[in-house]
Amino acid sequence: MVENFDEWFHDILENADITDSRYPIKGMAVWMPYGFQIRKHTMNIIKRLLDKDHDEVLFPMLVPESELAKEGIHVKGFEDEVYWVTKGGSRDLNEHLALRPTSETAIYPMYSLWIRTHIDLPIKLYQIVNTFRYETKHTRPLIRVREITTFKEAHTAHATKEESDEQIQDFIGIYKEFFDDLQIPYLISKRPEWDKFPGADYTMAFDVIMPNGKTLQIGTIHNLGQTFAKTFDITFEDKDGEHKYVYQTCAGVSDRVIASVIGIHGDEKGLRLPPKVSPNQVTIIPILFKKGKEEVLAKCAEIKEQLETAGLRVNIDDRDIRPGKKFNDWELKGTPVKLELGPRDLENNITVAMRRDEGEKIEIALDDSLADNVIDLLNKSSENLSAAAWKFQEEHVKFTEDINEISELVEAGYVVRFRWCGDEAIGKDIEEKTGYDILGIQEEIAEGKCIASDNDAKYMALIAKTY
Ligand code: P5A
Repeated sequence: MVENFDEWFHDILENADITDSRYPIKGMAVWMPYGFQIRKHTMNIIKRLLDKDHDEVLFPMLVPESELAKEGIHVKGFEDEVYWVTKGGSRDLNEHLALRPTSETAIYPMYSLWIRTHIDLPIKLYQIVNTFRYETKHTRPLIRVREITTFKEAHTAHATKEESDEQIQDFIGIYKEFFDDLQIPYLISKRPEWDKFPGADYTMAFDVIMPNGKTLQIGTIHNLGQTFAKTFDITFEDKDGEHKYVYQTCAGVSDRVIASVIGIHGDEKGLRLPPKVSPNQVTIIPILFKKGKEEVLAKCAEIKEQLETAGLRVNIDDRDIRPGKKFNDWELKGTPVKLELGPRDLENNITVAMRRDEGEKIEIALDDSLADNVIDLLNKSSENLSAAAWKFQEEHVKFTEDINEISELVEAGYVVRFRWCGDEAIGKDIEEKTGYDILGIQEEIAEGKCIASDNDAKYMALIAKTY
């Protein structure tokens, strides 16, 4: 799987009924029923986290050209990626309308109208929408799409820079919780100047290491400073009656998160879904013979009800096919816990439970403790997925002091940590020499030399092959 990860990933999306990429527009796919459920549960987690401190809104998908064009640096970053609506029926539109590649230029003109005084601050809004980017790099389902179907974008405005910096930390906390719920490990870094979001003062990013060693950026958090505030004239009157520009931040995660869940946890048999996002947390597989069929099915229904009462998502696979086939299908689809029930189990008042993450079978009693026991298995399964994924990450980050070793390590599937002085020209030089991307800086350091110059090192940085 590691060798052919891209192929494995491509196949599993179709085999497990996640997406169908045969839709006749490149970079756009159909969410299939099973994938749609995973998407829904994933979305609900981030919604719950954001709802604590943000309000959800919904802005129009079209942005007037005049607004999109206002913020020079921002528009330059996106100019080759914008889809344009230029006609209404057969008539040319007076003003071209952009399909939002992201929503800063849709939202901030409205912030300018809504924000009047310090009482209106902070403002913290988010929306979950589709955005469009005419990506020129190789498109891949969920990973690099041209219609990002599930763009969860948050936009805040504050009275002071300190508050905006605190907001960045809050977002980091929210995303950590989000990825923890998905049992996804992450590397957090501050992107280099040349790779920050167009228009941002600085960008913090979450990256994951996929099984083939390439990293995938699964979330970004940007401190926008006052750049957009100045462009869109977003001001407020402070307590002393002085008019000031706001400080802004924004943060976003996309469909890529689901790609990381699939890629990081999957194995040669298929998906291994984290219980929190699995469409079914428990799949009951009846083993049916002519004799006793009704009794087994009745018991399965009873178990389902018992588990649903305890708050679990449960399905019964009562298709008229061999149990072995059902078994393989649910291995492929990654249900965290399967329960088998045949006539002999019924006689013994037990069910055979099997965790998808580690595959061992255990017998559990069909009594009042059933739900507790199943929940215990689900929790163990979450913990195990998480521990295995973090272990993989730890084992795949290596430090080197030798620039000539970077390539060898990256090609062997590692993300490389190195000491860097932080100088832009030297950073770009490192990228050019090695052919890989500097993800960013992780922490400040006070000792050692830069890997590529005589300067003292200032940061521990990461470099990798990226998606
Ligand atoms: C933050 C939200 C923004 O657009 N504006 C509002 C800011 N940031 S971003 O880095 O450009 O995108 C946020 C995250 O979206 C994912 N992403 C994509 N996913 C799938 N296909 C794409 N074409 C794509 N482009 C960006 C990344 O995970 C990114 O961090």
